[in-house]
Amino acid sequence: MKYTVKCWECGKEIENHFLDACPSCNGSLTIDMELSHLQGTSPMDLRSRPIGVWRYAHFMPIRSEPISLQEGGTPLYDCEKLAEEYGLRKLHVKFEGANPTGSFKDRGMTVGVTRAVELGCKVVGCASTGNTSASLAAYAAKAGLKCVVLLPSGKVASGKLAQAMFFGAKVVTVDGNFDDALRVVKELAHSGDLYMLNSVNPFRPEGQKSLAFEILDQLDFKMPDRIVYPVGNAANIWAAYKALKEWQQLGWIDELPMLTGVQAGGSAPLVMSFAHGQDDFIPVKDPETIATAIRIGNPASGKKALRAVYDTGGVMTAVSDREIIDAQFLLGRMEGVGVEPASAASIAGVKKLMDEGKIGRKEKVVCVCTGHVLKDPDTVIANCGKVLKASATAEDVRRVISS
Ligand code: AN7
Repeated sequence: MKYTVKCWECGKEIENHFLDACPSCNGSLTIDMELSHLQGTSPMDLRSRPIGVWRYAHFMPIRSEPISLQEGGTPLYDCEKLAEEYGLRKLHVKFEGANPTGSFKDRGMTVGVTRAVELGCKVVGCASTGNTSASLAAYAAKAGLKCVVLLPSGKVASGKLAQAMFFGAKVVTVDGNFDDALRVVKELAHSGDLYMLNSVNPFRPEGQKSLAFEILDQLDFKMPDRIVYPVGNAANIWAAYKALKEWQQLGWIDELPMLTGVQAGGSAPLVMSFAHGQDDFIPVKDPETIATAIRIGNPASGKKALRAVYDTGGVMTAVSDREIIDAQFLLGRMEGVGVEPASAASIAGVKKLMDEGKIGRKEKVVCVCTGHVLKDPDTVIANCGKVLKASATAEDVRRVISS
C-alpha cells in the first residue's frame, strides 16, 4: 500500500519515522493513502475477506504481515427498544467491547504495533487512561516487544489496569493526569527510550478507520444520518472522518453522515469551542469525570475532530456523569449490551441532543460504544443496588427475593 506521512497543518512531507509532530510548524501528522488503483471498484469487492480491520487492508499503511488478534468484526446491534424509548426512528449500537482486549483501541493497535515491528523497534510505550495501555500490552506480547505504559495515578479502571499488568507491560503510574503522562511519554520517545503508540502516531487512526468502514459494510452501504462518538483524545472521530472521505473520494459513498462528538461535562474543551464556532480550543486544566477513559483536558487530535464535526454538519455536546450512568444502565437493562461509562457517553449524548431538538426523530443514528462494561466493574457495583443475602435454603432465598 502506497502512502505518505504529512503534516496535517502545513502539508510538509515527513521523512523521519520517529516524529510525532511536524518539525516545521509543530502541526499534527496524518497519512495520505494512495488509492487510485481502487478506482472503478466497489466496497462489495472486499467482502471475500472476513470482516475485521484487515478486510480494509487497501486502506492501511502496512506492507508486511500484520500482528493481529483478529480485531474488529464487532456486532452492530439494532436497539429497537431503546430507539422506541427515545422516540428515534433507528438506533444502532456498534459494540466495540467485543474486540480482543475489550475496546476499539485494538483496531489502531494492530496497525501501530505492526508498524513498530516494520521499523525494527524493540520497546513500545504509551500514556493512557487505560484502554490504550491494555491493548498495547496485548499486541506487544503477541509481537514479542517490550512495553511500557504510563497511567494517571488512581484514575484507571481496574479491568484495564489488570490487563496491562497481565500482558506483561511495565506499568508506571505517574503523579498527574493523562495530559501529564502524554507529555512524559513524548519525552521518552524523543530521547529514543521507546516507540510511542499514542494516537498522535498517525498509524493508529489508520487502523481505527476500520470502525467506520465496518458500520457502512454492516448497513449494506446504506448511509446512516449520524454516527455518534464519545470523545477523549479525539482521534477516533477524526479517524471516522478520514475513512469516510477516502470512500467518498473513490465514489464508494456520496453523502457523509453527521459526525457527532460527546464529551464528559468536566472534560469538554472541544464542546466549548464548538459552541463558539472556533476551529481551535483551550485545554481544560483539571479534567474530571466518572468516565475515566475520557478524562482528558488537552485532546491531542482536538483540531482534527472539530474539522470532522464542522465538515459533516455534526455537533459536539457534553453530558453529565449522571446522564452517562443513566444511559449505561438503560442500554444494559433494556438491550443486554454492557458498555463502560465513557462508551455510554455517546448514548447519553443522543438523548440530550434529542431533548434539545438537535437530533430529529426521523434520523437513523449509530452510536459507537467503545469499551466493555467489565473494564470498570467498580463503577458498576457502586451504582447498583445491594446484593441480597440469604442462608443456604430455598425458603430463605424465596424470602429475600420477594421482599
Ligand atoms: C472507552 O486509553 O485515551 O477520542 O488512553 O477508552 O479517540 O481518544 C481512551 C479513550 C472513548 C476516547 N471511549 O477516544 C486511552 C484513551 C473509550 C476510551 C475514548 C477512549 P478518543
